[in-house]
Amino acid sequence: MSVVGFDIGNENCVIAVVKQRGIDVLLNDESKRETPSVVCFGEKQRFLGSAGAASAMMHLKSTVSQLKRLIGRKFADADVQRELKMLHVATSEGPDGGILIHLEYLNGTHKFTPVQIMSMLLAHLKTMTEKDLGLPVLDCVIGIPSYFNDLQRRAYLDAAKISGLKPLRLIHDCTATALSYGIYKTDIHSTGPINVAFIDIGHCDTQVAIAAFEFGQMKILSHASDRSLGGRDFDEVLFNHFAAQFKERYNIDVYTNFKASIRLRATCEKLKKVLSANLEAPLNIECLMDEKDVKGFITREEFEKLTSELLERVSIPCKRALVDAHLTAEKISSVELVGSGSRIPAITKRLSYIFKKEPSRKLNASECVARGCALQCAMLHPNYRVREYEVQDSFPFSVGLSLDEYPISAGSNGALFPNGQPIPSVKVLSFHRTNLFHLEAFYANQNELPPGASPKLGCFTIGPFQGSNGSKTKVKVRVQLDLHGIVSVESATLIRDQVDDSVTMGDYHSNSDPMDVDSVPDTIANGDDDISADATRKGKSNRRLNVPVSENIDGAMTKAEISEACEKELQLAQQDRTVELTKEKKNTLESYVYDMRNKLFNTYRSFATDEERDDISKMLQETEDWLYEDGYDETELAYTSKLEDLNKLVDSIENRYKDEEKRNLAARDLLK
Ligand code: ATP
Ligand code: MG
Ligand code: K
Repeated sequence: MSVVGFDIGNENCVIAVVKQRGIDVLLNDESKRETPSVVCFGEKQRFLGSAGAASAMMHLKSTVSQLKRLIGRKFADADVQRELKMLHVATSEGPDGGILIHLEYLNGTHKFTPVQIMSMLLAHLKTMTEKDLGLPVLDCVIGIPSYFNDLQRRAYLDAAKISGLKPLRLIHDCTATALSYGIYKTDIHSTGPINVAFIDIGHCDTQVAIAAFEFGQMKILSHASDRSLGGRDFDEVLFNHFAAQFKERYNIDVYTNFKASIRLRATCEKLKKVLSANLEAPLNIECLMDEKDVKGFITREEFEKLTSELLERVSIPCKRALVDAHLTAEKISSVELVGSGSRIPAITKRLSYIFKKEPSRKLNASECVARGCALQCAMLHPNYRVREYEVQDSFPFSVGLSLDEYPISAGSNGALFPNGQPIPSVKVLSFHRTNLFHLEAFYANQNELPPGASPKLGCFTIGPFQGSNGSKTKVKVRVQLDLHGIVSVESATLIRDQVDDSVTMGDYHSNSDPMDVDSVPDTIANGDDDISADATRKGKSNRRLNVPVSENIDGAMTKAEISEACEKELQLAQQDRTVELTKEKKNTLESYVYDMRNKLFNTYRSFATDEERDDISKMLQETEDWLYEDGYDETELAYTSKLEDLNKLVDSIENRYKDEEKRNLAARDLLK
């Protein structure tokens, strides 16, 4: 069984696998270590990853990228609308308020959710890995942004399921990075924890985490992020700058021209990269639009001035992370910079100012997330042995719980899982109820959410159950924050006391009402443990009965929808394979024609009569013509049967040649 780590970037994906001698990053078909996160639909087949990026320009209206921005989101959200404008595909609102992407394919319009498109990308990465390893791939760990909400996390799991993967964990990107940093660090001894800040600036987002390292363990102290500050925002500033300049200088408006704006944007990205290594950069685009060639020029200084607002924003999550970790900059011993968006020199400058030290790039900036994911996968996998190393992550949201609309107060600040809660965690709550009830989980701190986001998280129904003679019965509910950072009710148990002396706690109605809340932080304890302990404590025997729990997560996929999506994915994959196979057969036929023509006049020359040669030549010519005309786009069967026809014709000549070969060999043996 293989263990794999996936870093699904907004722009690029990286795959790391655990091999005997350590961790390897896979090369894709183009021998690159990064694979574009692109899914493109051609007329008859899909193009995924690098093939997707290569076909994007030809199929602009059926190419999907920026998946991380869309998955698990609502169509109506203002920033989703902004994202969708940058894509060139048609979209609409789904029945659940989600996004539907319309793609032209096989002479029809097909609608897919971002989860489905993500599953296509994951399935592609899975296949790539299987090809490389020669083994099936199932168990994996996938990196996610720490700011992903419950629905986005669930969406990733659904996508993984549809693609045939089984994530042992969704891990925060920076936690994976910190793990790949910490596990090799053996020079930490009893001097107390060493605090390190990790800053990952990617294509679309910025994530910061502060971790404390001790011998054999790491603990994430805080996560902070800017959901929409990444490399592409710097491209956009350049784009707007040159678009305005060209309007004035050349009287062209690139905003009105689809292709021109794509070309200018791509050029601006290149320009930005040039400016990371040089103090100035020229821009030249031939025939941008209206048959006009354009020229431009920018210095690094000017670029920094234009992007000063973005640079300023980099400091916000950094400061937030320090505050939440209860540390000052002086207490941070090193600042590790990852993510390719962080290669802009002005960002480094800004960070050294905030942390009062030069950031370093000890880690491989584009591979550390995937490597950390692979490591975590090996650690979680029963068949692998990894050095003892404890990873403690923290959850960057406060989660509250309410019972029949009344918030339950638990812990000091009222949240069931306060911001910074270790992952995973379980809280066991006891309720005294007569019948079925609802628990609702919600985000307890609106400041932790993007503006305008709904605080809704999930609704759980406990029951139905039968209280004894209609009186109140104690129900123990285990609420978990699981390894993926998803909140759910793990189980509910009815505790029926044999001796009826139960303390009735009354209906649970207000914040002030105290509640039996046992906390079992950081481990998922066996559900039986605490209850039997409870029974022993009170010196009476309890009878336990499982109570059904059902969850209702607004916008999540149902089981039926998932299996339908699996079915669809199988069909699409089958179609891709058919198209690929057909192409292969066509190529085989084509090369057979050229090969045989050559042989006919060389190797086989003396084994064929003139008549035979003429017949075969004619047939070869006919086949070649057919390949360019009627046979240009035929079925696999058509190509194989043509090939068989040719084979039959050439067979006797080929046999004569082979017989002669055999005779020659035998003669040689005789002479030895
Ligand atoms: P995300 O983490 O946001 O999901 P990602 O992991 O795909 O996305 P990265 O590959 O870390 O993103 O970074 C991509 C960004 O880095 C792009 O915006 C790209 O333009 C930028 N980038 C790459 N090289 C350089 C460079 N030399 N200088 C400046 N920016 C660069
Ligand atoms: Mg990234
Ligand atoms: K293990």
